[in-house]
Amino acid sequence: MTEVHSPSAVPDMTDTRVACDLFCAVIDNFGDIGVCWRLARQLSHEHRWQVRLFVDDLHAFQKLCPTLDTNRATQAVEGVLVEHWREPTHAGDTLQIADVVIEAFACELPPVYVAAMAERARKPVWLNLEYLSAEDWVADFHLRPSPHPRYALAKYFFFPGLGPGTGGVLKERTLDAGRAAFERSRDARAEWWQRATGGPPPGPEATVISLFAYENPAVDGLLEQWCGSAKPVVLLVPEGRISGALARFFGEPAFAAGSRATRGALRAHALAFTEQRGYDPLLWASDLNFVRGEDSFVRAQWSARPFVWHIYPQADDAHLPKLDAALAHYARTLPEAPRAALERFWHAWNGRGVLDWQDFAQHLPVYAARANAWAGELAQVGDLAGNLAEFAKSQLK
Ligand code: TRH
Repeated sequence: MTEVHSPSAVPDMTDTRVACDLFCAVIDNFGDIGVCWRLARQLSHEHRWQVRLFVDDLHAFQKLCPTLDTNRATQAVEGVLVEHWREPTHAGDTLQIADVVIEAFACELPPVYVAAMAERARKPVWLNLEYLSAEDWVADFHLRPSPHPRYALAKYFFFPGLGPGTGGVLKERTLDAGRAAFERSRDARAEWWQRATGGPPPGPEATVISLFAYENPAVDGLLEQWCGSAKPVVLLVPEGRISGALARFFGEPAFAAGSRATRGALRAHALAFTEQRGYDPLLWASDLNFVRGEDSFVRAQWSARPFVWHIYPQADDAHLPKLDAALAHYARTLPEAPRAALERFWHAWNGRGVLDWQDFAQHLPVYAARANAWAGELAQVGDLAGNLAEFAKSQLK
């Protein structure tokens, strides 16, 4: 890192690693910090970058990373230096400007930091990491520079996406091997079920479903349909915003971690919200995953299992074209009938139409094959951290 305003501190000139500052303002929930934490770890572990992660909400962060100490202003966690971004103008105790500066989701950098970026002899590579969208226009805007109105600095827009020409989505190098090991090992799966639900895995006749979603008026109807299903349904619900609906449905005061309820063909388990790495095995243990927001949406795709997306709702239904854009990629090669059923089900889960479980579930084997093929197609776009590192390095030359 280059010292700008702190002549007393001596930079370590022997450290030739790329220094990266990543700024994350948590808007709500876990997606903002979920994406940033994953990216920070990948840049540190896979690309050997020296990463500093500024986060304004350490409590949200701690849910994903329980070893984080919410009382500390600065701490090293898994090789990443975490700074509590305690106020918008705060830029660390000594002002150090990194080689690569990433502002996540258009959060505003501290003005003093931007001014110091402009003073730096070798200008940093400045990136705004955008939210993921599968829409076609994304490829046209990916990596476009935007000049700063006052300083001799340019900011590049880095767009995640599902298609060629975009920045791709995050995928750790070890992810596929981790999934394969879980799928291969009966012991690993049995251990997971024991830890998560206190019992053994269900038999092959059951459909296992994980449910991670926002509050959703469609959930009652779906739970009813699962109760009346011809095949047993085992539902795994991490504690969160949908838990209240489960409690009401089963007539319980709460549906907190460890709770279990049965009605008809439906057996539901409430699971503890896990450390971020613990979320993937839940997806791998399930036949179908309900996911939401951005990061769990991506993880579901890498799990190579069918999924249903509860997209983050925006004003004026601005999210609906994004939902359809994702469907266009994901459902591209499906035959007409399963594709139409998938669209109906995703739309209904997002407030458009009526959910019909039978209509959807009859195609699950077709969706499973497609999910597997799609994970391969998506991998062709390349991992976001790798794509970002490659671009930054090309600019640093
Ligand atoms: O939590 P989300 O809804 O997050 C967001 C934010 O709302 C954000 O403002 C919005 O813009 C964005 O969505 C689109 O959903 P997401 O993105 O799936 O993030 C959830 C994170 O929580 C993800 O990293 C996985 C993690 N997780 C765990 O670590 N443990 C768990 O048990 C579960 C269920 C999830």
